[in-house]
Amino acid sequence: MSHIKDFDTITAIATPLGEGGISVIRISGLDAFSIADKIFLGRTKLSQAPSHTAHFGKVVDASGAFVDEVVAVIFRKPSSYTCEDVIEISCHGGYLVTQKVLQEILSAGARLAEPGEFTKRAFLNGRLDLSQAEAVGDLIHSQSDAAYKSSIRQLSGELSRRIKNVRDELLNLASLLELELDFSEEDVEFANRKALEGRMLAAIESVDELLSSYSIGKVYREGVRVTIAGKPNAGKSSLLNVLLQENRAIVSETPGTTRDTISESISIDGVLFQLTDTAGLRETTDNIEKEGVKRAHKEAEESDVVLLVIDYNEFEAAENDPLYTRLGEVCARNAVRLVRVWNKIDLYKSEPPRISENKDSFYISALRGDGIDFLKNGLLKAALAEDINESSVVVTNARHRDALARAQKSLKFALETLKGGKSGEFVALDLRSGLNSLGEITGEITTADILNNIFSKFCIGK
Ligand SMILES: Nc1nc2c(ncn2[C@@H]2O[C@H](COP(=O)(O)OP(=O)(O)OP(=O)(O)O)[C@@H](O)[C@H]2O)c(=O)[nH]1
Ligand SMILES: [Mg+2]
Repeated sequence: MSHIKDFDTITAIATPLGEGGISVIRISGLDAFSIADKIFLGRTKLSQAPSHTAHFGKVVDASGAFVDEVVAVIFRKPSSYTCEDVIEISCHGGYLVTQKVLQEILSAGARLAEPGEFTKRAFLNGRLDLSQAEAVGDLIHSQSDAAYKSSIRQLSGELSRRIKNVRDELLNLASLLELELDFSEEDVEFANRKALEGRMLAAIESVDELLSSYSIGKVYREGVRVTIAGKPNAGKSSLLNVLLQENRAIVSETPGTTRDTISESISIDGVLFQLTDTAGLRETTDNIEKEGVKRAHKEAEESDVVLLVIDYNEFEAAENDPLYTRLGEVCARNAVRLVRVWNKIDLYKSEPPRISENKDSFYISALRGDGIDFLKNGLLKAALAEDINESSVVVTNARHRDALARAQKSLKFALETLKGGKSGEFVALDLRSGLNSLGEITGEITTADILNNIFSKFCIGK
């Protein structure tokens, strides 16, 4: 790689701080080898050793005193994480000993890396594009199987490929139009207007598709917030417990048992659900309980799904109950999905209600566990809204979503301009602006601010 830039030498502890088997300290940059030679005593000098080899030795301080026994692994440029010369020192995994080794590397001339600076260099040196670099951060932070899978896909460059295809096409279209301008005297049209329209429409569709995957992406990344609401004694805490498969919340026949909110998470098919049990909704004069009801409404407002638990005995009366109406309004106002969960069906043996897969109501017995699998499945469907397959590219990142939305706007503008019969000059201008927005995703177009913002969210040492 010829475009590797000359950066100063950075170092950081790459493993979590604390006690463990080993800690790894990374060194990367122009002087990585000369710095390592100053502190490392082994059978061979690291600067003389071939790439991708491991060396046992000692770290010593400036006076030659022994600091720790370590293994150094070396990667010569460009075959390393950053594309620079990299040395990874594995020392004993203790807080103090790791700090001491780091200190020697700093004293020998390296600078402490900023958060994400190693990955930033991998980007600046062209080993990863920006969306892949972000995927590294997402991968480290993933807390569910779904989040993990989508970041792995993004890291492998699938989103980048999709963006590149659209950009290539837009670039072709813009160049065609610009070429026309050079020959404007001769009044020629290189590009058939109808064909151009068709190609632009196809490009817009690709952008639309990526944009609409964001709602799923958000679910993958952040999980789904579910509030369990309902009247006192409806069985809300029992439902939480049966979903968690543990006795997390106190259940009793006394109405008003739960007064504060309780949150726990479960994974359904790899998607993380954050469940919050709330105090029962009722008209009340008790101040503490009133506060509880207020919190329940607030929780509902901020969630993605509300499970409204109702005693099946209330089936007829529930229709016009003002408490439910009010909650329904809160949900509608905040675009929160409201799912009715009719509970205690075990009490109605004579005429068992249908346990169906209706999306908006479920029939369960929190006590016996009837209908819980249907409910879980329903939650998953409600969260994902549509089926996606393993190979779908899912946009999970708000920055990407914003860039896609801007690109979509420019492209629609371009299409309108074209249809309006305006000069190709104006169409090309809008296409270029769409191109730039897409380029922000993969990092062809960036500013120092964008980069700082992205990499400052990384851990130090990554
Ligand atoms: N028969 C039957 N009883 C249930 C079922 N679910 C809950 N119960 C009982 O209903 C009572 C209230 O259950 P909880 O889970 O504490 O109800 P809650 O909605 O959390 O009540 P609060 O916290 O007071 O608002 C308890 O005695 C439960 O054992 C069910 O499916 N069938
Ligand atoms: Mg409760």
